Amino acid sequence: MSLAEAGDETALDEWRVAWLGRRGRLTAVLRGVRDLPAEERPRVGAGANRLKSALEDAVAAHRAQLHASAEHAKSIDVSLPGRTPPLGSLHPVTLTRRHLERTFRDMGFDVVEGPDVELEEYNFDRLRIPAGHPARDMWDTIWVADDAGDNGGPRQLLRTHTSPMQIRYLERRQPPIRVIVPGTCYRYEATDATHEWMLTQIEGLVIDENLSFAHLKGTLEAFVRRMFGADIETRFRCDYFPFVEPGAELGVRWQGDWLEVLGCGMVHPEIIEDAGLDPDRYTGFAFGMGVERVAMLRYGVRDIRHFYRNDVRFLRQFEGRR
Ligand code: FA5
Repeated sequence: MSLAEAGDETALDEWRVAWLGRRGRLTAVLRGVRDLPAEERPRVGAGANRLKSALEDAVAAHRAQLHASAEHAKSIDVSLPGRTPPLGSLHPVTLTRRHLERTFRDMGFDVVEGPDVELEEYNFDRLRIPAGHPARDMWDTIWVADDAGDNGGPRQLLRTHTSPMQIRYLERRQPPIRVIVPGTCYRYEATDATHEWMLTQIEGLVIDENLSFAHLKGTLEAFVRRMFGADIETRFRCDYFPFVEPGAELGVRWQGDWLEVLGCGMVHPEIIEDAGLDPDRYTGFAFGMGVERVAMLRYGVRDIRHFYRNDVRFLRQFEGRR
């Protein structure tokens, strides 16, 4: 066994005795010095003594090292519970979106999703907003640069709202329809305390026989009360969207002011007709809600820009929330 292999005090002592003890190998050399011819004694004696003190130093150093690692082992309490690694948490907009989805599901709505990159045709034309229509100014658009569009093919964009899914859903389903479509939308827009260039909307579409504006109002008021409690103050005001008639916006009382939460209206008869349905028989309503706006109300966030700034001091406040 070499000195370096001595893993504890006992092994170290064995090594020391084997080399430096009374019957040790180096001690034997030192004893043999007196039997050497006189002229060799000084050289061998001095060398053996230097070796002895070098080995004694090495034993002491090794002993110190064994002590140090024993102390270290004592300082680790293996019975302590481990540290929980940080788990992160859901984003406040995700929490709000999920809560909205649950609330609408409880009211009998299906939930579907649509594409973020959309055709101009669905985002605008088939919603009765043809190129050159002044209403296109309501949605400053981020266009997707692609060869197809430049060569006269269909132009693509980042959807400015979730309303194109009204058309896509009507292509596939027959009434009765009761569906919501949550999703991200994008607008080429300057930001301020209530406007972001990237936002989440929840589209709602309900089509059936004999539906009137009273159904729209009743559904949205019931929803708002479920979401914010019975005391919430709301107001409907006339608004214009080319794909509904009549159109309205729903505002909610917020910090002494009104915050617009959604646009809505009765689905335009031409859209019902384009879907191959008889507009005299089928009517319906649609709405598009801003999820960040709802999250602002829910958590008392005064500036929408906090949501996507990714400052963990802001985001940590939502740990453990539902
Ligand atoms: C629309 O986008 C329509 N598609 C809504 C609609 C659907 C009307 C169905 C009728 C029928 P508007 O641009 O107003 O409308 O946006 C709807 C909601 O999204 C607003 O009420 C607001 O809550 C939210 N919103 C709109 N722009 C922003 C923005 N820049 N930042 C954050 N939220 C926004």
